[in-house]
Amino acid sequence: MHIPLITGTGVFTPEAVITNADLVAAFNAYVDRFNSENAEAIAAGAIQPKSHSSADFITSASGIEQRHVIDREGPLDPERMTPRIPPRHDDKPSLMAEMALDAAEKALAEAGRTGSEIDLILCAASNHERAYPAISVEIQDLLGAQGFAYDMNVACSSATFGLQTAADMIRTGSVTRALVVSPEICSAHLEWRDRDCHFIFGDVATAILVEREEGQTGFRVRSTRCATQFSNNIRNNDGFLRRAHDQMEDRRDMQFVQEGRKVFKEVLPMVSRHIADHLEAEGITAPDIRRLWLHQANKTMNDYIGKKVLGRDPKPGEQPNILQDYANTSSAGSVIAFSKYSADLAPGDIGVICSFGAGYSVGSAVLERV
Ligand code: CO8
Repeated sequence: MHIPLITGTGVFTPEAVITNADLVAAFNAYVDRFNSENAEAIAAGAIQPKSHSSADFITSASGIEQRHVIDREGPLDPERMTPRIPPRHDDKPSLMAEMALDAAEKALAEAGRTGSEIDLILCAASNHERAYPAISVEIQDLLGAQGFAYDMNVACSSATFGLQTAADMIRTGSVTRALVVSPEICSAHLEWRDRDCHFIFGDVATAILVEREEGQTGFRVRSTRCATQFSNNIRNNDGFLRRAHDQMEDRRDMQFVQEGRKVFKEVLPMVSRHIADHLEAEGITAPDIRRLWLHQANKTMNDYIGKKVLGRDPKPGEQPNILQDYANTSSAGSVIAFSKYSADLAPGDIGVICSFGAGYSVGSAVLERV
């Protein structure tokens, strides 16, 4: 058996930014237009008027201050309210592959590796821009990697479930070096016209390079733990059966839909218990933990989980959040936090990555700096 070690990470951050103020201005212009165009139906009680959004609400309810996006103009155009991402010819790299490649090259550079040394690529993300061929196989080709590649999707836990898969394959010897890439174009499956969720998501791509420890330095993957429990509270009904369903229109449930409050209440105890059980199985107690890299959906959620796991309020820096800058980037969130806030850990220091989201799904990894 080999010991899996994270030797590099990379983050691709789109240049374009939408602040809460930008977002709310565009949304409110859309609402005013909608209410005025539907004034008669609203007066007759046939349609509910839409309410304005508020930047203060967004910051206090979520902790999010801005988000990076692939396209800024589309979501901010009150007549469009969705990104404009032109289709690409089949001969050109797909957008997800291009984003993942940028993150992967950063992870490889950090580890001093080249693409040809990789023999497993997992494209682990909340959605894939086409059904096949797998995006991961395209990335394998673009990187000049060996071995094999496949796509997987466990929504917000895709990256941690991918990390478990890669670490287990390294352990058993079926691969030598694996890249887990998570290109998340959340802006394209967000309903920007729904004030309950229009502020939640951003776009990004992350990459984690896992290889055999063999005397190298990095983050040893001591153990991983994944759990799922079915719930309809975060759902997207779009899919390849849409045409067969004789349903061509863009219904609300063709985009991200959630019962945010229920998610909050149900996922918090599930995650706290999951981490506590994982730590107990590892023989780790709260004082042993130097850092928590949590899923980046909501600041209040993270404050609660941090307190539960550590048994006290986390000290500054112990549980870094990046959601104020990136918003929720689905599976990439905890990896961004890890990538940006792990270099200062000393040999022997222990940290925990934990993701949670649709499914429900929870994935954790106990890491030790070596
Ligand atoms: N501006 C002003 N007021 C608002 C707004 C707004 N934008 N939105 C809602 N309100 C109002 C509501 O109408 C409500 O009013 P009232 O009390 O009169 O009914 C009031 O504010 C409070 O609303 P909520 O109860 O909804 O507000 P919360 O405090 O619950 O905050 C959150 C909403 C932030 C969404 C919160 O519930 C939350 O963070 N929940 C958990 C979310 C979560 O973690 N989800 C994980 C999903 S991500 C995932 O798994 C990956 C999916 C795949 C990726 C998808 C990519 C698109």
